[in-house]
Amino acid sequence: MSGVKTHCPYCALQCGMRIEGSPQEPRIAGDPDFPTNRGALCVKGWSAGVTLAHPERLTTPLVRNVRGFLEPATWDEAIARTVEGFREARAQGGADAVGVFGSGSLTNEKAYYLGKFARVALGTRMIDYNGRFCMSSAAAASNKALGVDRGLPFPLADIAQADAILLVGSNVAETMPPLMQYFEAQRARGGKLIVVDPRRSSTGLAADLHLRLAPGSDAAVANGLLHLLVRAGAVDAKYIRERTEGFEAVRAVVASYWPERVESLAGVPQADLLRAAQILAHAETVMVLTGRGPEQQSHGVENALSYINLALAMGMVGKRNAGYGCLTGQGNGQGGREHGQKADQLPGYRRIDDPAARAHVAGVWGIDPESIPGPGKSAYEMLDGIGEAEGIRALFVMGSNPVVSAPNARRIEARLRELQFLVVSDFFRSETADIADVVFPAAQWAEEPGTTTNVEGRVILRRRVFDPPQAVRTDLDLLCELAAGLGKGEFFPSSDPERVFVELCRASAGGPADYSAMSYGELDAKGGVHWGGERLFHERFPTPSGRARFHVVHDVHPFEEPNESYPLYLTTGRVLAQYQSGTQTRRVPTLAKVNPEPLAEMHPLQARRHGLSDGDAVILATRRGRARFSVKVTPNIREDTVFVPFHWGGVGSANRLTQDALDPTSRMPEFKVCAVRIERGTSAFEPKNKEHGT
Ligand SMILES: Nc1nc2c(c(=O)[nH]1)N[C@H]1C(S)=C(S)[C@@H](COP(=O)(O)OP(=O)(O)OC[C@H]3O[C@@H](n4cnc5c(=O)[nH]c(N)nc54)[C@H](O)[C@@H]3O)O[C@H]1N2
Ligand SMILES: Nc1nc2c(c(=O)[nH]1)N[C@H]1C(S)=C(S)[C@@H](COP(=O)(O)OP(=O)(O)OC[C@H]3O[C@@H](n4cnc5c(=O)[nH]c(N)nc54)[C@H](O)[C@@H]3O)O[C@H]1N2
Ligand code: SF4
Ligand SMILES: [Mo]
Repeated sequence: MSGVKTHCPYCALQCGMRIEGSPQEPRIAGDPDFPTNRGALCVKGWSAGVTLAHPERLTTPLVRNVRGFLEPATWDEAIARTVEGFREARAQGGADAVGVFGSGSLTNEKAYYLGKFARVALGTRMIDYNGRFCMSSAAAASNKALGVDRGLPFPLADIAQADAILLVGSNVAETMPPLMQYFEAQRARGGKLIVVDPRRSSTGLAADLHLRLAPGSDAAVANGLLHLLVRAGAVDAKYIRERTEGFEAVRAVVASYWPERVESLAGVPQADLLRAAQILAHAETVMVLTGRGPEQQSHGVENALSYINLALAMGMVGKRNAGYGCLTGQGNGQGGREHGQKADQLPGYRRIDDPAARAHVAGVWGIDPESIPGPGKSAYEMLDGIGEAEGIRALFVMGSNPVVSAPNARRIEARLRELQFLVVSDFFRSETADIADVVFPAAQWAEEPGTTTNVEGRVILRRRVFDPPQAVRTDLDLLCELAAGLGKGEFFPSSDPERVFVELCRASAGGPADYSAMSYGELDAKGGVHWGGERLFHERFPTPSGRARFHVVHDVHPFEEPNESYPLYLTTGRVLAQYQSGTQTRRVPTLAKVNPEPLAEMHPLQARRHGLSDGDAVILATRRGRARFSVKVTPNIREDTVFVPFHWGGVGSANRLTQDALDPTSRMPEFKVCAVRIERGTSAFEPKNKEHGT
């Protein structure tokens, strides 16, 4: 098979692909040799080449002129304006007046350099990234319970071998379609799939059993299942004794989660819960997998911990073809959280408040450990603090579109507009780039090499296939040039990804995510390498005692529950053919055809009650505001719940409705639950602008 081997720009599967042709007419095929997707791609992967030569692609920097419009500028002008913007903010508010907002879409090299740029070139502690909206709850739970955070501590191929799988709040049939081949193989072997989701999603339709819980009630379901397993004597006493600690307290708490109570807390019929427990109790190997459903909540860490408790009690973590895993999300959702773009983190998944970590990283960077700033604020808090005395005054966004993707988005947009200086690096004029002072045009995935770490902890090399358009440079070039403008060029000697990777590997040496033995040559030859090994936890857990830890999770409730004024639950998520804030995929005609507009999924009962049918315009209202959708009537959703995707800006923006309650540990916003009201017709609502779609 011909073509350059590389990987998809979008989700965490990082499907292997081969590309031929030209940027104008790229030909993309799945790579049958890559073990994760084995040749399969989803519709986003097939059509990914369309963004390369797209007419709306940014091909020069843009700078806001005196009349208030963004206009094309030279690279030098844009760099100079940005350096000035950062300097002014710093002169007025100190080093922490400049913030940096990174992304799980960035390669490891970019994530690493961005973290270094914040700490060394800007000297700010204010850096965080969109992974805070994505992975942070599962990451915190895994660290607490298992001592390390690697999305899946086993290869995806193990899914096909598991006897039973509990798939919680994850709609892989739309979010990682090639993964379905493993679930299909599992069921063909006689394995059972249980899906836990308020909707019978495309994934739920392929399951043996669907637990249709109310949004926000995961911990009750997990505790209820553990209750039944304890009662049936289906926990692994030897494993609990030898490999874990803290079970007794958990057992005492789940003792009160009898099925009747769980039915009243979570709305899951007792018979379904009993059936699920039976399947789990009879399986030799059980895999528990979580997605954003239980995690993107103000109790996201506790929810994830309650499912980890279940996997531990059955003795499954560290067992072959079994265990607990969280399905990461963005292309580099895993690597992006390992190399220092998180507020409290240094490369190699080290803590920024650990003196030994600071000394090691300072040694690699050639600086005084004292000069590395301390931990900053989490993503939402950094954005929400704009305009306050201690808040940031300037912000550098690389690889995110928070005007669309942040919770309570109108508030965040207003905050961003209060900034003295906003700079965005992107491929397109996203909704966030639209309000920036300077926009840099970045090279795309097929135009530069770089590594990502996929959902299985497999570090892979994306190869360069085409040249970027003439005036477009890479994010690494941009960071080097800005550092030079700030007088710190000596610390950023190269924008060559391979050289940056070599430095990253040294900086990560000895940390929990240690890449020090890797090289481009090896990744190239082997088609990827798992950090920490292919499978983790076989013999011990990387906790001080070597044991995994149970955590007591009491009955938890979402921040906002339905009441008389807002009688339904609203939950949000994804559809097959759109990706994230939609900047890339809304511009691809094939994808826009599949999912042209945001649809609000509601049960026939609600539709009838409001006189609505398929395709009708509907306004959804929450305490934050209103947004407009088209109706999709489906019996596959709970009667008390409405679902909307978040891929659109403007009047169809789901995040104009969502709220900003944060998990106390992970600082993850509660994207998955709030209270909503259906309002028919459009008269109560005057759209302020026409950003809807592109
Ligand atoms: N097509 C497409 N694929 C993507 C992406 C994309 O934007 N588009 N994004 C990528 C990224 S970054 C991510 S993070 C992943 C996310 O992948 P998923 O986690 O699969 O995606 P979501 O649709 O956000 O949420 C999954 C499910 O959670 C359910 N849910 C809602 N509330 C609850 C609850 O309270 N409890 C439970 N148990 N379930 C609940 C929703 O109904 C939904 O079906 O997808 C990746 N893949
Ligand atoms: N209501 C609701 N909101 C959500 C979620 C939800 O489930 N519900 N999910 C949350 C989750 S899990 C996530 S991950 C976030 C994602 O939301 P965002 O952080 O907004 O992520 P993207 O839309 O992928 O934004 C990436 C932007 O960067 C650009 N980009 C991509 N790669 C690169 C690169 O390498 N360099 C540069 N310079 N630019 C690049 C893209 O064109 C795009 O404009 O949304 C969160 N928001
Ligand atoms: S599943 Fe994810 S990585 Fe694979 S082709 Fe689709 S978007 Fe790309
Ligand atoms: Mo995500």
